Amino acid sequence: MPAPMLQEREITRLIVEEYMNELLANLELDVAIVGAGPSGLTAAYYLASEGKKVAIFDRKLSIGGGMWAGGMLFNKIVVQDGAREILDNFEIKYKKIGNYYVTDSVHAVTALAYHATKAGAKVFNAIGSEDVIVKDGRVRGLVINWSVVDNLPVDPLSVLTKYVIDATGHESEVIHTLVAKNNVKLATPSGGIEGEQSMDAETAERLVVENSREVYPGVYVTGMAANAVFGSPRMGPIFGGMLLSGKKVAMDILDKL
Ligand code: 48F
Repeated sequence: MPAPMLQEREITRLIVEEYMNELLANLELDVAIVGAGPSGLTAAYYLASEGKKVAIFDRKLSIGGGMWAGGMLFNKIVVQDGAREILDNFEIKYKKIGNYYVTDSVHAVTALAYHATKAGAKVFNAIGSEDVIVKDGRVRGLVINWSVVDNLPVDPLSVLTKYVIDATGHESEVIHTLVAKNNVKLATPSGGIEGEQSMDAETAERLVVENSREVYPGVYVTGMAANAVFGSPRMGPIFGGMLLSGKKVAMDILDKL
């Protein structure tokens, strides 16, 4: 009997071997991004486009963060004029209505993901970051674990990285863990986490770009995490600031790498 064309054992071997090869190739990174929402994917694209070694870890199976849902599940994305160039960089189609650009959230998320991964960023989905490696007053790595292990007592693994970007949205999880576990002072007005304020789209969209910066040696904040850490308002369902913020941290890090 001829050997079957498709062999279960070979399919399994290919998956395990290729995944492991890729994981091994990403144990030392230029930039580890936590969170594959709009800001994290945008940062990944601009960093990877310049040839930097970038991996994004997202604890969810499907990436895109809060962008799929538009506003209250009406899956439209609104972007302001200042971010139009980024829409164009990602080949996102839109309709111009007054000063706003409106696009479809599924189209926008898939375009961000497509271009970030095509540029060379590796997405590890279903892997969360639960801690960082801190040595000599600087964050030097990310502690990662399968998100599906949930409450099981499973010890994590780690990757080394020159920079970590906290792109975890409202929770700003990387910074919260850094502050909770270490006696550190952040580059914020109080030296701690200021906490997010109520909605004010215009102020929030302006500040999210300003707030997107290094808050502790080796760690940047971007997207909603930046406003949560710096005590700025939430912006609600407008996404230009997320894109501009992701680009800003990428450019700042590129200057240093
Ligand atoms: O929330 P999210 O979309 O973050 P963002 O890029 O964008 C915010 C907007 O979606 C919206 C807004 C209006 O513009 O304010 O909320 O700032 O994506 C955050 C991603 O981080 C993942 C989470 O699954 C989501 O995909 N995430 C959160 N904590 C962790 C994490 C963690 N500890 N490890 C890995 N991924």
